Amino acid sequence: MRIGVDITRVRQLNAKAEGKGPVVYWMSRDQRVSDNWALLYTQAKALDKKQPLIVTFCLVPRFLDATLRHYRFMLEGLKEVEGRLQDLNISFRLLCGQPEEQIPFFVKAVEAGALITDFSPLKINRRWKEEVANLIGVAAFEVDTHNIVPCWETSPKQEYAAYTIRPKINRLLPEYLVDLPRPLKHPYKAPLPDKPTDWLEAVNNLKIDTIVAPVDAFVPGEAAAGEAMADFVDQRLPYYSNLRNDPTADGQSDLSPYLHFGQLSAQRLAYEIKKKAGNSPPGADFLEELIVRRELSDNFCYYNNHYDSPEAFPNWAKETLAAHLADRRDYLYTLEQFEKAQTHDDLWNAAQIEMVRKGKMHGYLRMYWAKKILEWSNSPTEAMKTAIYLNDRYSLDGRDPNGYAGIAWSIGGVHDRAWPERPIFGKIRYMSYNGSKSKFKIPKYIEKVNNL
Ligand code: FAD
Ligand code: FO1
Repeated sequence: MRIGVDITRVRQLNAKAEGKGPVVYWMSRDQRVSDNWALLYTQAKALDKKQPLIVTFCLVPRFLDATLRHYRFMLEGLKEVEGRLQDLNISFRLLCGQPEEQIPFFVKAVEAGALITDFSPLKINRRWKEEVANLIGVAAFEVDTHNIVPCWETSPKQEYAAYTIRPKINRLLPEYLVDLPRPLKHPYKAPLPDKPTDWLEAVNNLKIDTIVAPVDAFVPGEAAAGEAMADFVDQRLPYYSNLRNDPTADGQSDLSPYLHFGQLSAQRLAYEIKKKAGNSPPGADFLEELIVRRELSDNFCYYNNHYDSPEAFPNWAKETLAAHLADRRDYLYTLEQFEKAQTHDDLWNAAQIEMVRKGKMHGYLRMYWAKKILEWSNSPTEAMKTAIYLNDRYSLDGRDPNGYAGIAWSIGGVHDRAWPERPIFGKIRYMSYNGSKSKFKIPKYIEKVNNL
């Protein structure tokens, strides 16, 4: 049975020919066995060539500001990946070090006929892939299995806002939002010794901050992700539209850590939501976030290399923020005061504490949190640095295009429009404490965080 992978999801990364030998999937962003187009494409190629299929993951000693919290969540998920691959007669190899060294070495050692990897728009990932594709002697391919509509198919350029990308995505959804086939038990075994991964040794190679402790609010791995998805789709989806902006309620899906680490496929989630509640308001509201907003973030990071700096702000935002750069700040806090939640604002402090303790801040408060950092910092540049640092250090779902786009939206008006001018913000959309007061009970939220 041929595994049909839509060829527009695949791009060749170098102009080299495929050789004989096993086909290797270098897993990176999409750390799952089910619902993974990159794995399915690798298997289709290996079946065509009557070759084994090997999956490898290259563990880097440090990744942006990731800490033990993130690596623990990720490694637990990868252990599960190894087990699931074994059940499919597919070998898994964990490599430790820099991809540009480890992957070419591995491709040569197993005499791979082709290398397939998954897509990420982040600069660090693109650098890895570019170097590896140039260094290896065989064909290298990239598969976008994170976006439902492949990033390069949606649009050839940076989109201005949700309203400009939405029609482009919606036009292509019927072709791409389909059920995903299951990977097959592979008929050809790789000539590799059956040595289980030494996960303890892997942790010893890490050079990461171990102060930020793992969180128990989220059980890592593909199985837990599937259960969390089922719980949301079956129990909580009907309340999404009403409760998603109320931090005192459990109205959001809480699926972002699984989506970030690729332990859950957004396409699987969207497909199940569509099946269950297609065009009903909660379903449509959720899909707007999961598909349009999320894929707009990949579009932003892919087409704008300055996604983590004010350089990426639209010109109107750059001008207005510059015009208000010298405005008096009533409050100014250092990174340390922000990190320790030592501001004058009890709501902001609670949001910061929720992120530190739970590993995930409520979505509504993320906007308020970032905008107040702008208001209480010397400059938008400093504010952006602080917001990215804290978000990447404490949020399980951090180090993600959604984070860079969310912070650039909050501080620099990316994907937003101009609003009535005011001090410090200029025409950047403002959010106030009283505005939050009118939306939910602040003391109730603070108490909820204090009990975390
Ligand atoms: P739900 O409301 O259940 O949404 C489901 C999924 O839809 C999310 O997991 C996410 O993939 C997507 N989604 C929802 N809202 C957005 C949005 N505004 N932009 C893009 N995708 C969205 N999201 C991250 O995944 N990682 C981050 O580091 C991150 N940092 C943010 C920082 C700021 C300042 C802001 C304003 C937003 C940030 N977001 C980030 C986007 C959004 O807040 C989170 O995706 C959402 O709160 C995750 O929780 P959930 O899965 O329960 O959300
Ligand atoms: N990807 C890898 O290929 N190797 C890693 O060691 C690795 C570590 C890592 C740590 C935290 C984190 O949030 C992501 C991490 N990724 C790693 C994931 C991957 O690079 C993703 O593509 C990016 O985070 C973009 O979403």
